[in-house]
Amino acid sequence: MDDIIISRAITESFFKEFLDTLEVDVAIAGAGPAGLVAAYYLSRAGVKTTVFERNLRVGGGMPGGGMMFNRIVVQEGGRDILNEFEVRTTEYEKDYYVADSLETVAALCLKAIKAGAKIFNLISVEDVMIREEDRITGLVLNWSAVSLAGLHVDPLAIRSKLVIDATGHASEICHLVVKKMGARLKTKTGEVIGEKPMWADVGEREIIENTREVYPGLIVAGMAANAVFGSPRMGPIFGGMLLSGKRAAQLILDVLPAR
Ligand code: 48F
Repeated sequence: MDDIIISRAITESFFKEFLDTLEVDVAIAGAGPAGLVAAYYLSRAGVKTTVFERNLRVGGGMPGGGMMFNRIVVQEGGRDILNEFEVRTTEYEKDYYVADSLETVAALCLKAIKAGAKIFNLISVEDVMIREEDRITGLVLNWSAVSLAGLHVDPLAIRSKLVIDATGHASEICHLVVKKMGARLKTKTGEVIGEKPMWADVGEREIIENTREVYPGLIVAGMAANAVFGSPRMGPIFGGMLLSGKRAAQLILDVLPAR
């Protein structure tokens, strides 16, 4: 085995994929459950989709389950999605199903990639591109290691028809839009309202309605949707995250051909 051939194989393969991602249909910030599920349904429908994840690994808050007990709970609707991803579930009580959080993350990631989604780990979204009519038209990226090391290195940009903010509690892309442009989001206050204390029942119900376009070209999904619209967090029940990812994909599939 030649070390240089190994190095060339890695760099050539990576850059081929990265070059192809400079113009996509949908760019997703965050490879937590919501982002991965959205990527799966979009890619399966033939939409060119790329996910950028800040961390070394994908899955966001899912691997940790509830307080590091690596199990998640989903309700009926979430279980239907897990069935589609071939994740095993056990009925605990009526409408409460338990799944292994690692099996779930692995399945979401594998199915999204097999459906055609590209996932780049170790890359952070640090800004958005805004063009005519204040519409979001892409993402500005940098290696996560750059900010971790406190280095001053300029980023690169990619173009996308639509962006999904699936960055979880931090709702980073929505914050960027408000902070950098003083823009008004489609929330009651025009800003990121902030999540309310834990209340699984209400949080799971409201996340579906909160999954929508929050700014021209920007859809919010997963915990970010509840944070932006001021709904409760919900802890280690994950049905809402899965359903929100699916809904974000559905909203995009409804409008994309027309754009
Ligand atoms: O936090 P996360 O899992 O978001 P989610 O898909 O699911 C929320 C649940 O995990 C949990 C919950 C369940 O009831 O409330 O919190 O909505 O995944 C978000 C991912 O986004 C990444 C982050 O590392 C995580 O993996 N992320 C955050 N900001 C950025 C980012 C950024 N600026 N650029 C790239 N990735």
